[in-house]
Amino acid sequence: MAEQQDQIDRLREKIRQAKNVAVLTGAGISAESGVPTFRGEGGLWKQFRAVDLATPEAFSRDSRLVWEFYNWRRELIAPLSPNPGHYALAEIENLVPNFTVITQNIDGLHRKAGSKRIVELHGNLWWVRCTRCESLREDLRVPLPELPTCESCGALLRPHVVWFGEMLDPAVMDAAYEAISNCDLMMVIGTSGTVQPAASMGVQAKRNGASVAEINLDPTPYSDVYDIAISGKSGEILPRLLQA
Ligand code: BV8
Ligand code: ZN
Repeated sequence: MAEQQDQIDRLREKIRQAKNVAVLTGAGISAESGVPTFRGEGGLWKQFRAVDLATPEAFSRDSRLVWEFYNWRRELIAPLSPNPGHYALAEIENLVPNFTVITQNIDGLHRKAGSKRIVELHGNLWWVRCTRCESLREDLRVPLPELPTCESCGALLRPHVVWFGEMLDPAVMDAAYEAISNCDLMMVIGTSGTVQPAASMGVQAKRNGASVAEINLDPTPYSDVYDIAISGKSGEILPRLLQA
């Protein structure tokens, strides 16, 4: 515990001195809001198979099933609110000259909490994209029709998320790498570090000379690699970084 306080004090000092901060978040930051994580206890990929639900092949095979899964997640997430971890990051953004949140989450909770510069690596649950004309729009209906169709051309819509085996949007990748290569401090929060390319981003920041700090409930493959590793809930640790 004394060691945890010591690490928090070190990180607070690094934030105070930093000009450019990049943050990478994963499902863990939304866990205290009630959003299920993917790989831990009660995780989505313990209950469902990602290959059946979150791949382009799954969508071609059974679009109805895939939409059922995303509609279920819309119902689950729609009533949820950001937690103190999301709010603390939005506040830290106001204290640092350049601050970017890079998130793997599709829940939209960073924006709801007031974060401004956000890079959504894996898309957004609340946006839909046409499978034919590629038109993209926000759609907050809960649930969407079983097989929602495009207003412009009538073709099937898909969730605007990145499935396994799909490339991340190059413009989104550029924005993420710009933040990573320019930062002097990176915080990696609530991610198990299993999904590429996000998993390598902390190491890349470190190679570029940044200090990297992890905040996670459990150890990850990177805990010993980073400069600081704080074990605890992000909703409890992040607000403590703001204490004088
Ligand atoms: C790509 C969006 C190029 C949709 C997601 C071998 C075979 C096939 C493919 C690959 C392979 N090896 C690598 C790959 C590539 C693959 C990949 O990395 N696979 C892994 C699993 C091996 N990656 C891709 O396919 C990516 N694209 O590489 O393109 C390419 C193209 C073709 C072929 C090859 C390469 C695209 C990946 C995008 C996948 N989409 N989601 C949706 O959500 O429906 S990823 C999925 O995992 C989640 O959505 C999430 O975004 C992501 C990461 O998970 P985490 O956020 O880390 O969550 P997790 O549950 O794992 O961990 C939570 C952590 O929080 C835990 O550590 C826990 O301890 C902690 N925690 C819990 N509570 C708290 C907490 N911490 C703090 N406080 C708390 N309260
Ligand atoms: Zn269309």
